[in-house]
Formats: sequence, C-alpha cells, structure tokens
Amino acid sequence: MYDEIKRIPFEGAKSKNPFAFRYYDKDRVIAGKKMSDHLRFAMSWWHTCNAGGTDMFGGETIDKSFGLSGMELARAKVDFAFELMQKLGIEFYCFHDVDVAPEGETLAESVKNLEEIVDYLLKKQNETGIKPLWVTANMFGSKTFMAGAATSPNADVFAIAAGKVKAGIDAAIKLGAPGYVFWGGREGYDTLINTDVALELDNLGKFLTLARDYGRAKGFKGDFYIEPKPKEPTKHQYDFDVATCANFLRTYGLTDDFKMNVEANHATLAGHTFQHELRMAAVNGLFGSIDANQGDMLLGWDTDQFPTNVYDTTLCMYEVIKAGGFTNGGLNFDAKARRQSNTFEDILLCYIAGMDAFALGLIKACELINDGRIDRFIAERYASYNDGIGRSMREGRETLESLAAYAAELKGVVPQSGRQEYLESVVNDVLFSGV
Ligand code: XLS
Ligand code: NI
Ligand code: NI
Repeated sequence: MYDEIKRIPFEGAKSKNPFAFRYYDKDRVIAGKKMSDHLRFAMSWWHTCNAGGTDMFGGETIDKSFGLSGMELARAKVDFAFELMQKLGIEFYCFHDVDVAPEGETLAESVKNLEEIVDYLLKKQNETGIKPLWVTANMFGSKTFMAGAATSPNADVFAIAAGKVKAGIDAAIKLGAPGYVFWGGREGYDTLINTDVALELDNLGKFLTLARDYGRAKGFKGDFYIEPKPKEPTKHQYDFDVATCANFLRTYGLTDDFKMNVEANHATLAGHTFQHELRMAAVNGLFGSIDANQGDMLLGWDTDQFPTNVYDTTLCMYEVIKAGGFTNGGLNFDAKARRQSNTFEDILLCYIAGMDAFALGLIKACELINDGRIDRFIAERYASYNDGIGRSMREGRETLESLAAYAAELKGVVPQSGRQEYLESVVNDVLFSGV
C-alpha cells in the first residue's frame, strides 16, 4: 500500500478514501493566499523518521531501521523522508542535528557526519524544492547534557553545546532554513538545593546572544525561536510559557532576533490554552512559528498527538490570521503516531488527519472572521475607549487626579454582559452551520 501511493490527492469533503485529503486543497486560494502558503506544513524528522513507539513500559512497535545502520541508515532516512513529503505535498521539514546524522565520539566527528548528510539533504532539496522550516540541535538526549546545556553547571558542556549550535546554524544557512529553534531541553532544574539559578539564567542569556551574533555574522537572515515548555524533562523549565520567555528575551536584549515557536501540547501543560499562548506571542510582537500537535488532557504529559480537534485548529488559525499570518514560520507537526498505530500507512494517515484538521480550521477561521459577529462584539465591548474619558486616558491626557474627579459622581456603572455562551454558540454556528 505504502509504495503504491504516489501522491495523496485532494478529493473533497465527500470522499471516503482514507488516503485522500478532504479539506486540504493546496492551491485553493482563501483570504488572498494559497492554502499551502497559509499553513506551511512541516514534517518533524524525529517523530516521523526515528520514533519507534517506545514508552516507559515497552520497546518499539515499528521498525524504522530499514535493515541498515550508521551513515547508510541516515541516508536511507533522507530518501524515506523526501518520499513521504512528496507523497503528502509537504514543503518543509524540521530536524535536530542527531535526528539526521549519527553522533560520533567527539563533537568533531558528529559535525563531520552532519555535514555529510547536509550535503545529501541539499541534493534532495534541489531535486524537490522541499526545504527546512527550521533546524535545531538536540542538547538534552545524551548523558553530557543531563544537567542542561547552556545552563549546565559544567563549562565544558556549555562549550560542547555551543559547538553543536554553531554546526546547526551552519546547516540552517546551507539548507536555506528560515528558522533556527531553541527548545529548552534540560534548561531548568529539579531542586534549588543544588542549583545556582542566577548563574544559569545569565549563561542562557549569554548562550543565545552568542548564537544570534554568530548567525547574523554568517548571514543567517531567518528567525531564531524559543519554544516555551513549562516542565518535562525538568521540574521547572526556564522557558515556562510565552510570557516568561518574553520577559527573558527582553532582559537579555534579544527581542529583535527571537520569536516564539508555540507548541499546542506545551501550552496545555503550562495550564494555558493553545490560543492563549498564540495571542500572548502576538501581542508581544513575538509571533513566529507553531509546533502543531495536541495533548491528552487526562494524561498531563507531552503526548505529542497529531492534531485532530477542529475547534482547536480553528481557533489556532484564527490567531494566525489575526497575527498577520506566517512569514518565516509554519505548522510543524511535532506529533507522532500512537504506539498502536504501527505501520507505515499509519504515518500517512496521521499526516492526512493533521493536515485536513488544519485545512478545515483555516476555512472555519476565515468564516469566523468574515462572519464578523465576534469582532463586532469585541469592538462594541471596548467602545468606551474610542471617545470621551477612555480615549482621553489612552492618549495620555488624563492623570490619576483628573480620573478621580471624573469618576467622583458616577453612579451604577457596570460593563455590558460578556455574552460568553452566546459567542460560543456563534463559533458552533460557524463550525456546523452546514448541518
Ligand atoms: C519537546 C519539544 C521538541 C522541540 C524541538 O517537547 O517539543 O520536540 O520541538 O527540540
Ligand atoms: Ni516541539
Ligand atoms: Ni513538545
């Protein structure tokens, strides 16, 4: 089946063909842009080409070794990845250094392996037009990084991490990636009894500054991203959520170069909605890219499931459109097939489900905006700031005393109803009005 399928076609909402898109019609223009340009889907290398279904209690349920090992396996995975992306019509991919090339015993050996694979990736890119959305370095998997990378108590570890990021940025430049991601990995701590938080945070600020300076000096024009996550693997991750990261970036003067890579499952782990995190990024001028997945509210860890909840994808795309759409960012499926979905066909089915959920979300978000009821309601709700005392205050013409004098004789002041349930019914109306 896997080999027989050359390309996943768009067949429309009525199709019952599991290997077809029902909503993702790549070239369909909606709100002035092609669907593919709105969504900018990316394949995550680690989940797609490497993850074999292991969990805390058991080993792999799918074999992705292709009967090979080492650099041969690495090359075979490049072939596999590009074939998969072509079948799906995905134009971008994301990877950590160690996802694509085996680690050597030294940094130099690892970098050599990476460079070799980068050349092969470039060849494939030139044949297909596919390119990375972003590149990153895995600085959490090996024992070296057990206490963090930039926030390790050991300066040699800091230096090794710097070397990995240098190689990652070099790869990003060579492959034309418009982004470079820093997900905290083990940048955080488990107990204060053994941790110098002030030094660790300062080192992290220095690390990101060094990376930014190197990248810019070498001509990297894309965005650097921080990917917030509140916990897991450490108990207290320094990049807790968007607000925490925004404060961190401001403290170290990095807001011109860094944006947010918001992951849905990390948002919910932080006790926020996905939509909240996206809005916080946008209002802070830090909206960048998205790791598209969904968590399980009953489990409470980073389950990295493929996103199929259309309510969430709709509200996500609503935020994306309101933020002006993606420039360098996109929707990276940081998501993996469930352990029991253990065939290669499942990988296709996962991506089809995720891509269709986002295509439908995009269509519905545009409908929600065109419908206008929500925007109108919000505009009316805040109308008192458009003139009178509200406007005067916003334009800086009032003082605490003048406001006190204005308010002194007011009686029975209450805001209008927030109408939450009505507005939720409007969302349902837009989502399901075809019934
Ligand atoms: C882990 C993160 C990771 C980043 C890339 O929770 O989501 O996969 O996206 O390092
Ligand atoms: Ni992620
Ligand atoms: Ni994650």
